[in-house]
Amino acid sequence: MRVLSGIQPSGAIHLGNYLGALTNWVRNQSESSFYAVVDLHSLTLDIDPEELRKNTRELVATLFAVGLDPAVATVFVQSHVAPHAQLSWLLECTASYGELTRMTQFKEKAERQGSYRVGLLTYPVLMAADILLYQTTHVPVGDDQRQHLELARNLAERFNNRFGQTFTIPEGIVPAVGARVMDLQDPTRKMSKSLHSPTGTLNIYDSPEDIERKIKRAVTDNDGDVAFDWTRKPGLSNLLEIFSSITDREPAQIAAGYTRYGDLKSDLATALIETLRPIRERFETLMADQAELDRLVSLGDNRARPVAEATYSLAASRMGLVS
Ligand code: ATP
Ligand code: LTN
Repeated sequence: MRVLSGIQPSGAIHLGNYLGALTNWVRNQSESSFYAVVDLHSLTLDIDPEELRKNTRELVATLFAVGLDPAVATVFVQSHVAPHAQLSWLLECTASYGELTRMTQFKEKAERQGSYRVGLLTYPVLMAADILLYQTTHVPVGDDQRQHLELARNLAERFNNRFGQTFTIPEGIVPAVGARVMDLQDPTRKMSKSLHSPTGTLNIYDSPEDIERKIKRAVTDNDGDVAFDWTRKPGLSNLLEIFSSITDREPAQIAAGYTRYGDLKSDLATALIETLRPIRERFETLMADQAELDRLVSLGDNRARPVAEATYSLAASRMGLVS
């Protein structure tokens, strides 16, 4: 089993990223797991260079702070491993314009922005390259990435049929719990980096005061009945599901222990503060020693590079490029 996943350094890490992605990465890490900080993907946004540099360093530190072990898993920066961009070009020359313009995320983002760059269109091809370079068998992703994964599978199959067996066909793994943490102010949409909902988004390094304030102000309902029911009580159910993810107790069981929303919110805020405190402390220690952080990243880069280079060389040669 070979696992690869990626996360963009496009902003502060929130509770959705943590519970939906990072806790699973940590739980399932092994010598054959690869986790990439996909900085090339963040270039599809209009991101300030200083901001990108800062986000990348902080995200790498965060991956170690939440518990990825550099002695076990391979944590690396996408742009440090050249074959990602190289294979992406080869795959772009096998993908059709139509299949890329059909991608839901592309359509939504392009519509929101009015005009868009070519990189936004080819974003899922770069993601396919990330996955295929490592002969990945399993890709842990959120629900929103299913279509991109399907494209990676199609590109791999097409390549293998046309040029001979080169890539492993990957499977997605979508987590059962925490797969969708909702916005605290609008429980009908997912918590997100790019939707700018400052009070609805709980960032993992928010101060204890901010955590308490955001949880207390989280939108619920007025009927006073503490119950786990997504259709009737989405706001409260989101809080119960978050509580469940950090305590390993069932949401309905947690609900049964309360008669008042205020008590539930206050216990949840305390539990979140205690869960996030050691992560923040490890993060601060890592950020205070940039040399050590750089060493850990190059350890991962150096482990990723030979694997990626071998697959890239094979693909290039299959397509007729002379070595
Ligand atoms: P954006 O909302 O700007 O697209 P993002 O917050 O979704 O960004 P990504 O870097 O695209 O962040 O995703 C990192 C990982 O976090 C992915 O595996 C994604 O599925 C997961 N994830 C993101 N938001 C949530 C959420 N609200 N609930 C659960 N998982 C999430
Ligand atoms: N597109 C993904 C991030 C991503 C990724 C990957 C995920 C880039 N490359 C490879 C899994 C495998 C996202 O927005 N969550």
